[in-house]
Amino acid sequence: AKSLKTFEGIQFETYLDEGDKAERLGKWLLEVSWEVANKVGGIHQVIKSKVPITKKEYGPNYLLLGPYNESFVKQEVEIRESSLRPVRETVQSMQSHGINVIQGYWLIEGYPQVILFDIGSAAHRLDEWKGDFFEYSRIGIPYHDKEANDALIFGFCVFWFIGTFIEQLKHDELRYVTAHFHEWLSGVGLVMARMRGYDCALVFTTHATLLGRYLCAGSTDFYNRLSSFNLDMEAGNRQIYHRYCLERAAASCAHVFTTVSKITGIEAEHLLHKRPDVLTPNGLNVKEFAALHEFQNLHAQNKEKLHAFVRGHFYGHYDFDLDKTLYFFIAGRYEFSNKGADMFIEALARLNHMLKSINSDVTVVAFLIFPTATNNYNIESLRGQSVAKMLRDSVQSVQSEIGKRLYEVCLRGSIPSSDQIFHSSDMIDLRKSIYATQRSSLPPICTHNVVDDGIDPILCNLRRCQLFNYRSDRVKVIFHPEFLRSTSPLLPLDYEEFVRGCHLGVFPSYYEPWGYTPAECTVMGVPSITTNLSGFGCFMEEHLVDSQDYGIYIVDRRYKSAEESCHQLAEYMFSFSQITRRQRILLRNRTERLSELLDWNTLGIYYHKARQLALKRIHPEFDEELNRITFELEQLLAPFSTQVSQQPSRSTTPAPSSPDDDEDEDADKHHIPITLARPASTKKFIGFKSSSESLDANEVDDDEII
Ligand code: G6P
Ligand code: 1S3
Repeated sequence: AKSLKTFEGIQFETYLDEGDKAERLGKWLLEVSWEVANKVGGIHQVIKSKVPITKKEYGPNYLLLGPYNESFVKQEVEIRESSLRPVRETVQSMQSHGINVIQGYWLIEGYPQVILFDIGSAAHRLDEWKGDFFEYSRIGIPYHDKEANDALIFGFCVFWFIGTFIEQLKHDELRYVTAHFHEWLSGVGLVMARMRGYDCALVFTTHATLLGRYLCAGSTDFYNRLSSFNLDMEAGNRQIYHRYCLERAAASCAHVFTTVSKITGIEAEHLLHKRPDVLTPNGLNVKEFAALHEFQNLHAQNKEKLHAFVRGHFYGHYDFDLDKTLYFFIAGRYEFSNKGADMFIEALARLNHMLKSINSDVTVVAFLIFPTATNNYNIESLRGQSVAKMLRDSVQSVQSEIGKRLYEVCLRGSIPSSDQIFHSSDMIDLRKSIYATQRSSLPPICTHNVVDDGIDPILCNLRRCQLFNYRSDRVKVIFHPEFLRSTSPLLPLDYEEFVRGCHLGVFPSYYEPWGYTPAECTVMGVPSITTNLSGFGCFMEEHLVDSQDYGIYIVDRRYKSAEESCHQLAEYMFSFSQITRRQRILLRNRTERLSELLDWNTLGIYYHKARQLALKRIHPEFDEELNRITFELEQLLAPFSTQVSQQPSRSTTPAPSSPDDDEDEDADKHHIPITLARPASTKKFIGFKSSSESLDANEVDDDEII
């Protein structure tokens, strides 16, 4: 396939569907992360969603290396011996030394091969490996840091695997092995492989810097002070000096270093003293629906589920119109100020005031989804759902009785009177249920009993801003301190269903190297608010002429004071609350159109570029080999494709290619190297309408609204 695609001026032949080529070239990719078949945070999403596109490029020569997490493996991994001899023999060799290495296939789209190392089975080597690591890197890992000790064991297992694996390939005529490591937790393997001079191209991607995350979580004016931090001292004060050294060593030892965004690239330049060679923005595996507007239907269906929850949660105070209710949400790792939950709460209080002062009939229900320690659901929240269910059951039973009586009376040919169909006992049953829906307390602001209720930052700030879910409040709040799941007795939706049911995602982050949450909203056609301190926000700002037209609102947290940013956020939310349903539908259509920009089919090119660059750095002849293999493959395929069509129509067998073909003017067509040159200036992403397009409902084409 030669469908030529372009993105940002990069021209690339489909580097996909090259599994064959990878095998012939001896091209292997080992991707190493603590989050392979193991979920901790955002990197899991990167690895998992990227699998299909990476498999297309590497075919079976793609291996994922991670730690063995038994409970995860039981659910998501099919344990099975590798079909590839070098992999099998490497694993067997490590097993013969007592290391429990699990081979299998991850049960996700792309069905990639995984190699998982049981950290416990190698723990007895910890001291020996610590010594070795110190000898090579001069980095000492303290005894008390369990996470760093686990990272060291994992790193040595990976290093061992790579060394043995390369040894297994030594008789292969061609071998181009790349190992791509993610985040400091996988850094030990990279540093050791480089120190020992392995014949392996090493790529390191950081998804956040350790110091950046720590410094931002405090009250530091991070971005203005970026160039002046005393790095060793800051790391030492936070007792992460060894981790910091490891991260910095991995960035320096890599043949190619990448970060997920420009903003994290600048951060890395200052905090790790290493400028990224390539930026590798995060993509998503975009779902394609059979019907173009299926995502709008999904919004309506999932919104109904949120309505059902809200009816129960606000029982006794359910005096607002669900048809005029908007669902906003924030979600993520519970880093209160890094993720901008502080600003969200403050801005919600302002929005509440703004809506009240114009006597708005709109109600905003704002969800805050951040997992933290709890002692289960609180009674009041559970009671709300059961009260609503009880009332619904009573109404349904009365309704069914009335139906039966009505039918009977009509069958006898008489005109039914109200006495005949509605009995006093019905009213008694209904009264009982209605009385049960009365309450003396306010609807809870939290669905669970939070362990540190008194000091929990979200609860403290909701109280400080007096967001208590009063009847008069136009902004209601619900803190859900647990990940969402479809089996919940309270809010039975998984994250995707929840997002689809909402109207607006609000992510006013202060520290956000990329930010999957707004990206996920976008591909589901849900507008969102982000900031110019997030990788995603900056990326959108760079690629869209006017992001607001596409439902991406970017709060300026870089050049404005916190007060001004908060004001801007409140204004964005207020303006959004004032648009009509028709305008919201149109906006969702436009937001969803950005999916292509965030699809791995588009963004995967940067990962490809990073790997090619790393290979070329250790194997300058790589390009020539690649061209030779490409040419050979095309010669093989030629009789069945382009050349066939050039034969006279009567020819029954494909003509063999003649050596003269090379001199043919057209021969170059069959010899197209992958071009990855990027022009100096960055173009705006084309394919979207200009910013002059308005959201004025009168100017909206009906065919944009379904
Ligand atoms: C989707 C559905 C429409 C529904 C609309 C509600 O577009 O296809 O049938 O009216 O959602 O939108 P809203 O923004 O009011 O939730
Ligand atoms: C990091 O996870 P986080 O939420 O701690 O990595 C993610 C994947 O690259 C990224 O999207 C996010 O911004 C980072 O912060």
